[in-house]
Amino acid sequence: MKTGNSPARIEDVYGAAKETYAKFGVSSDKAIKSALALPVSIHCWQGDDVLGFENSGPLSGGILATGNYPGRARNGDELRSDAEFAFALIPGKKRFNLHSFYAEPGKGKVSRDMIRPEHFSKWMSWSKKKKIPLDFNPSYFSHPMAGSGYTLASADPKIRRFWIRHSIACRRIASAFGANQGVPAVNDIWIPDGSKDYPADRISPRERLKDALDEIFSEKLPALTITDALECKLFGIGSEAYVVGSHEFYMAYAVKKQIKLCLDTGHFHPTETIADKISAALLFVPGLLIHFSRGLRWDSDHVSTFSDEMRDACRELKRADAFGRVDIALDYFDASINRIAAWVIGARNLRKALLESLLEPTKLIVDAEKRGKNHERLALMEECKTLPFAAVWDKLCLTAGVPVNAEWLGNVNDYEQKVLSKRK
Ligand code: RNT
Ligand code: ZN
Repeated sequence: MKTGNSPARIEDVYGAAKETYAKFGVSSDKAIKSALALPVSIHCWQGDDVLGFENSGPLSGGILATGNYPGRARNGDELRSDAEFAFALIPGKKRFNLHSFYAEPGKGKVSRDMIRPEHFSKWMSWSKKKKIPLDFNPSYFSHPMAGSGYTLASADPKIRRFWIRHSIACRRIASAFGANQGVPAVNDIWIPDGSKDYPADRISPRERLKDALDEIFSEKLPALTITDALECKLFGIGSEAYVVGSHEFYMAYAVKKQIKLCLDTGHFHPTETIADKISAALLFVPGLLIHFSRGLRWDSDHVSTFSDEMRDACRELKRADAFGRVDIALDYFDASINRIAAWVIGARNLRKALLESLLEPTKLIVDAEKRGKNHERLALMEECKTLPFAAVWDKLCLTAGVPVNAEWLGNVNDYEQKVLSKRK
């Protein structure tokens, strides 16, 4: 399928687009440069349906990867080569986000409360070689000790202690990643704890979670190696009535302890979006981690699209001049389609939304607002929607050396035929 223009034609069309943006006081050259420099953390778990390498059974914790499209990565080498293949189709600076159960302890097994940085030595040397910084997540699901639906908030001290040890071990691993890569690794804590029906006692689990976090964060690790983040959720599958780590809980905790807050676009009420939360939270927490996902009815993890929600959130980051304090990541899992395409679609969409935000003539629009000319504000916002954005996006892809338009589908189909279809 030949969908992209020739480089000469892209340059041509871009030249005209650049003039149009200049009339709005925007340098599209600068926007492309800035958009390419923003790191996007790509989640490893789309590559293998969030299964990990422990063989510890099906995915649990109120999240679900449905579908059985052939070709999922079955081990570290496959996951790394699939990711590399996807990266070549995604423009801009990339990071790679791991879960603790992607450890490679060699022969034998290692218990989650005993994992150490050396169990990630393959990942760390890959990261260094490919210049792809790593991020990290403790894994509080798909494990016998999470069978009750409670981990850090469990009333059983044996279970709670196990997950506290896991959390401490994971922070040390993230810190080792940071030391290895020379920039901090984001360590994001999300726990599934919650219940299907209305609990009689909502406060005790939250007290236990608070105490557990206090203990976990009591170890001071160098800020140059690790950035901690806490991820809230409104409900999950099987935790519809109550989630211990709610938005209010983590917002308050993050403010008190000055830890980054993670906003996952799929973790709020279905009609609630995160764009408006950004400026409010940024005044009180040191920064944010954003998980771009797509909530669809009761699922919070569909492949990210170039949606109003994504675009609004990116615009808010730009308008608040917040890129320096916000870590940007993807988080979804779809096992019903080609997994490399799933990565590429979401990551290209996010880069598009970042570019679009950087092309906004924000100053012009804010000036109209300051002058009390709200009809001008609205008119400019609406006119911006049809500026020649696609021409700048094509030029960004050309600059980054990745396929233009839908041309990357050819690469993915080729890889599917040559590599993925051979996996049983
Ligand atoms: C789950 C959270 C969490 C996970 C990953 C796998 O609802 O969004 O971020 O998706 O840790
Ligand atoms: Zn998430």
